[in-house]
Amino acid sequence: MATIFPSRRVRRTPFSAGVEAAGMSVCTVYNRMILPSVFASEEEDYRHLKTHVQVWDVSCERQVAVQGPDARRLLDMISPRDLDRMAPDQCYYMPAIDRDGGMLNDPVLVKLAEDHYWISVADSDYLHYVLGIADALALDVRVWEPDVSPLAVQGPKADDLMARVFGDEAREIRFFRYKRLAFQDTNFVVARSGYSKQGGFEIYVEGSSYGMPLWDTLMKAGEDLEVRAGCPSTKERVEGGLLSYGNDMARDNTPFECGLGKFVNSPRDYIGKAGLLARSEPVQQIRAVEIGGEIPPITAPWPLLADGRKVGQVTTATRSPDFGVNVSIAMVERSHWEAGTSLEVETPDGMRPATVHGKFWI
Ligand code: THG
Repeated sequence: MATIFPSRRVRRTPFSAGVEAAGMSVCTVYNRMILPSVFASEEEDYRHLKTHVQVWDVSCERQVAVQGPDARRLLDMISPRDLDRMAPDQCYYMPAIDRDGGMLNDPVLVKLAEDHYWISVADSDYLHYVLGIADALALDVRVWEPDVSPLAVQGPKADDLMARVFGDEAREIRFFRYKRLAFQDTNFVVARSGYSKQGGFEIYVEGSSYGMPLWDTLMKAGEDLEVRAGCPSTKERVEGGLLSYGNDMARDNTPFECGLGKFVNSPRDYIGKAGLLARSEPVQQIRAVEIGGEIPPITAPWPLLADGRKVGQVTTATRSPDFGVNVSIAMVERSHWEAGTSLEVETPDGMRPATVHGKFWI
């Protein structure tokens, strides 16, 4: 297949030299930025992630910075999640919705100060939406994309690697909390978070010039831990039920359909509240679905059928080496979403048997 033409429109990252030298073999584009997809092979990358520790260039998780006297007012307008009890060192997974309650994004919100936040966005142009609300309401707030690139350190040995580079303080960071930890003549927001279920951290690298020095420091410090360059693993994230905006859900889904209803608790009159709450009893919902036989790569949703009638769609599917089955994420209608329900999936290679699982695999 052809390669991507280098241009300003598809952005490289502060770590691109590192991932290229480390042997990135397949990549994708996310928020108009390169995101590695494979280094050695999907299976090898997955096994290594679950055994050792990886450093991930997730720069494409761009920050929408919101700062100013009206920062909190703006967030209260767009957040279905109650921010009242958000601690000064906390991160929140936050559904972002439109006026009807449809999902626009599923970012991680990082609180830097009462008047300063980062919205760490998934793959949709959410900055423009936030800026539009701020301008339409003439809020006293600045909205922009700062020079901040997340570098994730994920895997069972993540604590050991981080302690070597940032000190034992890193070990004390709680889930979805952060500390500011020193590196050279600066410091970074370091959170215990990340797009895997293996445990780990996200370093919000502020200042592109620190990118390769930090990359090299982590790689050197982790040599005997067998640290490697890695990237989000489809196999691991489907086993863990981590959702991918644009794949597993999009604007035609509500947070309730996505299983994110627990994050809809704001008492305020945010945009889309009435429409969202009117849809709080979903007629379809995300489910873990096991698929039998051999399956091809999935590039468009596969219909889920019961007695020949469409009752949902599989949005991400892949072979799980550890569970010895094909694991998938699907949107399934209420009539057929109960655990144990037998269905059929229409793949491009033919029909395959499918079973609704009670929960995800990890
Ligand atoms: N980290 C950061 N930014 C991001 C992502 C990230 N932006 C894009 C994308 N990923 C946003 N989507 C998600 C999806 C899932 C999670 C985080 C961001 C996640 N979920 C946990 C879970 O479901 O188990 C925890 C949710 C919770 O309980 O709060 O971590 O990965 N910076």
